[in-house]
Amino acid sequence: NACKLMAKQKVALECLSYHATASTEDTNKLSQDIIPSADSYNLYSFKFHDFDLTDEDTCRATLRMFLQCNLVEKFHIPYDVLCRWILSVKKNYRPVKYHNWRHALNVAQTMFAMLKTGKMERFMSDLEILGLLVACLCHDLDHRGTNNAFQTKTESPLAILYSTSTMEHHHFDQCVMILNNESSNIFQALSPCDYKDVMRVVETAILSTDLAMYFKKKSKFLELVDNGEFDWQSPEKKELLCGMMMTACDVSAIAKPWEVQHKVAKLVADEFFDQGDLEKLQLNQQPIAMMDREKKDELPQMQVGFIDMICLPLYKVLSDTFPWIQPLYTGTMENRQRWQDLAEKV
Ligand code: 5BB
Ligand code: ZN
Repeated sequence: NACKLMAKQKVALECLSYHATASTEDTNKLSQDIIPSADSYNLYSFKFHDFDLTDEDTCRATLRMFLQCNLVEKFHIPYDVLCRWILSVKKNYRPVKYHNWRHALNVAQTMFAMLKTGKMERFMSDLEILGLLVACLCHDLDHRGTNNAFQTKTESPLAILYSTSTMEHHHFDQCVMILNNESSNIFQALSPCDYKDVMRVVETAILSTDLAMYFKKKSKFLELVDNGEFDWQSPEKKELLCGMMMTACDVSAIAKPWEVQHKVAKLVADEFFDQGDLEKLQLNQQPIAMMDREKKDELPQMQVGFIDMICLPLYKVLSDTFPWIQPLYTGTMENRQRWQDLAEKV
């Protein structure tokens, strides 16, 4: 309809200034780089963080994960196309405090560690592994540092276009946009059938990163686990499992060593506070506590709430079913204690 068409045009125009394919120069440079080992980047560890990595290193670490999963060979991805795709994805993240390219890299690395160290790759086909890694890297593309509720409140073109899972639909659109450029289409050698299948994996995985979807899928997943499910091969079960894995990766900063978690939580808070400022100034509204700078002392208590409500239940059920990912559970438990201690001090 007319209204949506207008919204789409507005979004497209807004994006034009941002949308960019990586330059030939950058692509050539990356494709000639020597890619350091997975161990040198700590890629197999649940304690991975990006603090010591240069921007170039973040691209090399991403390439390393694709190589380590043998995806380049298996899916005949031209190496320069993969390099251009990675650089283009990176370029289409905005420099917001938390939901930026480095967050995407961290999410993808947790997926890599869950598949490898967590031994979950045995439940996945190669095509699903490809789809999941791509989904992780693209799942917050063009994030503006504001959430779905903000899009709705401001009646942004994006909210007119998509009334539910607004940002997540946009992240997927951006992902498709990069792939629609043949020079950065890493799926170009796939058969039409594989192409369709991998895009479906990517789409459902990105849409599952909406927390509202997580709560919807969680009960269904718990039901399966309670019934002692060990076969994850049917399409519906696979979709549920992939969704749970995406959320587990998305919030995995909560399971990192304390110094990392503490630093990242501050970035999350700063981005929330920036949105709160916008709500005060643009909308003349009182932001919720989470986004209110004046209430930053409540942060430790909020982290405990976040851990109890979302992270621990998720990591518990996943590590009961897939024991090798338990570091995500124990790491979160340790951080819960730290935040609890801080909460009691104030
Ligand atoms: C989360 C759901 N929201 C709709 C209301 C608030 N809650 S919360 O109470 O669990 C909460 C979570 C409150 C404060 C928070 O951070 C304060 C700095 C957080 C929180 N969220 N803390 C974190 O460390 C992280 Br990581 C996150 C995730 C932020 C992105 C949300 C996207 C959800 C992905 C499944
Ligand atoms: Zn995310």
